[in-house]
Amino acid sequence: MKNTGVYPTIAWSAGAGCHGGCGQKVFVEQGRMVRIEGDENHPWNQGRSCPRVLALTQYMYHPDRITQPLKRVGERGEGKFEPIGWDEAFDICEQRLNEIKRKYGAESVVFAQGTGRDIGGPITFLAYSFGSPNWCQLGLSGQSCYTPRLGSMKSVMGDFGVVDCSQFLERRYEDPEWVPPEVIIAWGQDPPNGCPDAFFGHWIVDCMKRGSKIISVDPRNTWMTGRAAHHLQIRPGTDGALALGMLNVIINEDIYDKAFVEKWVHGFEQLKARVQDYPVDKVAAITEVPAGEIVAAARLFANARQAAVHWGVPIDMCPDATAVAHAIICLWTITGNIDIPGGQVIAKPSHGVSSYPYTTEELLQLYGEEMIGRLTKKRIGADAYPMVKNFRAWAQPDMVIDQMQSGKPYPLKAAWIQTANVLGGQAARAGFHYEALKKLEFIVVVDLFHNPTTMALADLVLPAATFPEKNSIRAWYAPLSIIQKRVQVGECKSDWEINFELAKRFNPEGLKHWNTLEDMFDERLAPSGMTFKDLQKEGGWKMAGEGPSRPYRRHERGLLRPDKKPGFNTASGKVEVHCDTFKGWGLDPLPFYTEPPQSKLSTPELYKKYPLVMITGARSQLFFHSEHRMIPWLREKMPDPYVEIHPETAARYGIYDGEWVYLKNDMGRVKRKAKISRKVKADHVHTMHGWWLPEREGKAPDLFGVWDYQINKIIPGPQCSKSGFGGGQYKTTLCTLAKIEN
Ligand SMILES: Nc1nc2c(c(=O)[nH]1)N[C@H]1C(S)=C(S)[C@@H](COP(=O)(O)OP(=O)(O)OC[C@H]3O[C@@H](n4cnc5c(=O)[nH]c(N)nc54)[C@H](O)[C@@H]3O)O[C@H]1N2
Ligand SMILES: Nc1nc2c(c(=O)[nH]1)N[C@H]1C(S)=C(S)[C@@H](COP(=O)(O)OP(=O)(O)OC[C@H]3O[C@@H](n4cnc5c(=O)[nH]c(N)nc54)[C@H](O)[C@@H]3O)O[C@H]1N2
Ligand SMILES: [Mo]
Repeated sequence: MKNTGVYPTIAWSAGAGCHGGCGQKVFVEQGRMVRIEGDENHPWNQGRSCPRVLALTQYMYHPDRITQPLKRVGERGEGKFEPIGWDEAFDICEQRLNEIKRKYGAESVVFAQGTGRDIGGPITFLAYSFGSPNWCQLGLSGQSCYTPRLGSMKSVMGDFGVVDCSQFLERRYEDPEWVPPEVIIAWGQDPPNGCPDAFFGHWIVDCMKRGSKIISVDPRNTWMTGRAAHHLQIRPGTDGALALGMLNVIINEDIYDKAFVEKWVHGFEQLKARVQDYPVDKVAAITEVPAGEIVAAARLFANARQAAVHWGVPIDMCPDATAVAHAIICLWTITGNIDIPGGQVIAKPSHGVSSYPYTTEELLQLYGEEMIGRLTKKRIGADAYPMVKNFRAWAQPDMVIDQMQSGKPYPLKAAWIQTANVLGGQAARAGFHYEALKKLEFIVVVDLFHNPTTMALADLVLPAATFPEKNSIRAWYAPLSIIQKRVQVGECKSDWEINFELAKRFNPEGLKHWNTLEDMFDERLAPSGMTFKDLQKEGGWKMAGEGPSRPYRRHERGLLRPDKKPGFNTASGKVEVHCDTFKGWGLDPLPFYTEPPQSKLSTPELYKKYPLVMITGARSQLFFHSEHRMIPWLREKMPDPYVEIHPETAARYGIYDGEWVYLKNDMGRVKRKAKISRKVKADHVHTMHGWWLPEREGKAPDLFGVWDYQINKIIPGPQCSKSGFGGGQYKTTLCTLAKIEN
């Protein structure tokens, strides 16, 4: 590590927070990062950066940053912590967790992560070395973030699909193989604001500049909807009906791709029969999208030479989200858009490397059938939900928290929380999570700042590193990249370092063949034929050459299946629009629609009392979930948590712009600043999630004002999907507005 210079790395994990892999240039002077800029030579972002990255010096060197391990010395919630050394911190973890394991079994320790970042690799490594199968995004009701969509794609088409913005080609938009999608449906996704799931939002804007037309499915008015050929202003949570209605139009008007369907689709006739239940007028009534708009959008999409869907997390937050995703997969399938240039390109981890094991399949490869099979027997939710058991080796989070509260069928005693602010942003029914977590005997939180979760619950806080302070690997999806350590802040360690060191204490025999973390990276990178050092020499990233990681038409070329035969990686070798895998799991093999659990149709009485649909959490470039509220350059752009209220609604409630109000329902009330705005319809409000105020008192009961501002206090939990995945009610909870009387 040189002391001064300009170095390339990628922005993934703490600092930016997001799911992206943007190339960055880190400017270091005398061992300190002084500036950061987007790397113009990196194909991902081509020189661009978001505000969070540009403000990174303020994040890394913030006076409140935790730079040493901290041990709680007062009562939980008293806010009294004392710095300790790493050896002592690891000793405490080893001793306490092993003691709990001896008494109650390893499964009584829950390993809880947040989203994205580079956490999937290290946290599974630690959980499986310790011997617990109970790994999850605790509090993310229904695992409602990408997992439902991933599960459906894997089941229906055998692989994952994303809109082709040339991201798998080194020369990007200049590559002669690529053409822009004629049409992109931005479905519950606001590309300029979030870079979700290994996707750089501005790629969509790049495609628009090259001619792509947009169909936007969004209940709100946004920058994107204002530029769309069709804005389908949907009632929140009804996306499944819309997709089925569009399928009805495309099938009944005979504008699907017959050649593709005949050769590559399994179960088309059954799908055709099913969509007859969703005629356009009925769908228009459910979704509140005019019938003419549904028909026009369906025709535009189906008649395009190449088209794709760019979808977002609201799909996962629909009831029966896996069925909603299934319906949308059918749209891109029957129009013949899979793995063609400018279509729905298949996304595989780069070079076959698994840095973040998503699927049970990848976990089996990494840890072996014996171990995964044995541990799955104890995994919470695996018995209740075959899809939870077989698709993704996560415990079912709603069941985990219920079990923490009830102690049944076995007690939970400890939690290892890493990259998650459970109380401050992640968990629905946040108050219930607080009560259940308080019952645990031992809680470790690995984070960079104090937040409501560390303050309320942590017995130990371990200080994590930002991306310029760490080495790591990334294969999600392309290119294969490494994060390269450039500076050190305090005694912070990367999540990989922390977990590697602790895992070795739990399983010294099993892990002795890796002396250093780099040995392990090299083993994970082995399928690429490169080592960490090789990738350093390459400049930090490498795009896959010919082979399964590179598009197009891989189903025709035998590049998708383990047996190397042409076809898709499903039992039938075809895209299963009638999905036998779902059937085998006791689920409906065809897509269907379920009304949100709270709505004017499903709960008319509740709707009278709470007549506003509360959409939450539309992303802002300024913050990543509950993070960044202490960063001056970012906070000054959005100092207060606000709620968007339509002018007619504001008039009805007698609310003026800038007034502080309550959002309220039977679960409680939360403060917001009114922002009168035509971004929302009159019967919707929208507010961001993840608000707590770092400038307020940290110790309980205040906990940085979390119970005044955290919207998830009034969002109910238990998900409502038959698959066990999806249905978090983050976008569909009913509420009302109330004035704050002094
Ligand atoms: N109301 C509402 N709630 C929502 C949503 C919504 O739309 N509406 N969205 C949900 C979704 S989709 C998700 S994915 C969850 C996200 O939930 P989380 O992933 O829990 O999100 P954060 O609030 O960003 O909390 C992450 C914590 O990890 C820390 N951190 C950041 N980077 C690192 C790192 O590299 N290492 C370590 N050790 N710590 C790090 C941060 O300081 C922060 O305290 O929130 C959910 N909550
Ligand atoms: N800057 C920044 N980027 C982020 C994040 C962040 O916190 N900050 N979070 C990351 C994470 S974990 C995720 S999951 C993604 C999420 O990012 P997205 O997938 O884009 O999800 P949202 O921003 O919640 O919502 C996108 C759009 O969907 C609309 N919407 C709301 N409800 C519905 C509905 O029921 N149906 C439809 N069709 N549309 C609806 C909203 O109005 C919004 O404009 O962003 C990731 N990127
Ligand atoms: Mo997410």
